[in-house]
Amino acid sequence: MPGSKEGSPNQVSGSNPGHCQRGCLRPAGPMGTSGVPFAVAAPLDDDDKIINGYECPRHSQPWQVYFTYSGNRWCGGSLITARWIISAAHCYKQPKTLIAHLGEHDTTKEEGSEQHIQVEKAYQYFHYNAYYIDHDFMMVKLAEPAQLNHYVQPIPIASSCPTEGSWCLVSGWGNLKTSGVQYPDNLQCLDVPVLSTSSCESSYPNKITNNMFCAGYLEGGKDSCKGDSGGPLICNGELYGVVSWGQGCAQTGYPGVYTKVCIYYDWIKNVIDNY
Ligand SMILES: [Ca+2]
Repeated sequence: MPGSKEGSPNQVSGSNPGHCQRGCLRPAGPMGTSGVPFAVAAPLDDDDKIINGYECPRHSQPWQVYFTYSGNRWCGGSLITARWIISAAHCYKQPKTLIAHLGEHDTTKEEGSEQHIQVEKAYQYFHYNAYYIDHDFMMVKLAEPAQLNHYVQPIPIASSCPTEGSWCLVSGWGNLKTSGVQYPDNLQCLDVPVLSTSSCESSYPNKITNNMFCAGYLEGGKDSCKGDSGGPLICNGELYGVVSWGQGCAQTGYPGVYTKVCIYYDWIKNVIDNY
């Protein structure tokens, strides 16, 4: 065991869908025929990490955050101001139990660039639905501002929505394997194309809302995975997506599903101004 449990809960049990990390099977949608929300599939590869990506150039993603929860590796996030981080609603924990880690590359070494900052507040989007993993979006406030420097920089948020065929980059310290668990020491990156809405809906019938989009590879093999949840999907230098969920990781026909940041543009401004 790597001694951490980044994205630890593989819980796809019906009682706790909100704690699934990227790679968790989405509950059967509102139109589910069985009425049994989690009855769908047995082979749940819950690995939530970047699969078949590459080691990011050191500090090339200076907005990348990871959270520890009571000392254990947990989710990813994106720094958008010195005080605020965007993550996924399913990554919510009591703020006092969360520490934000900034300026990281190799999590096993003290590199002199790290900042570990206590979380003060965490706000799930008010329409977040853990059952459907809809509106999987959260704003996290640091107890003190991050020191902005070469290693720690915010990412602009996208005001437009993602478009099919755009090339984007997803990053994180999530699981490296489609089966089993192996967490990387160094931050991993993966280039992914945004897929069409129709393709996304074909992969996940009745499960894709207007607040989600797919990115990745229908042929499988490359994907984000457990532990990457909440982390960034960057297109053209702006934050377009938040790692949210998928069936397994890197499985043929099941690309990664991301929360659309554009939907929350006004809410983000409001939260920053008023909370
Ligand atoms: Ca380090």
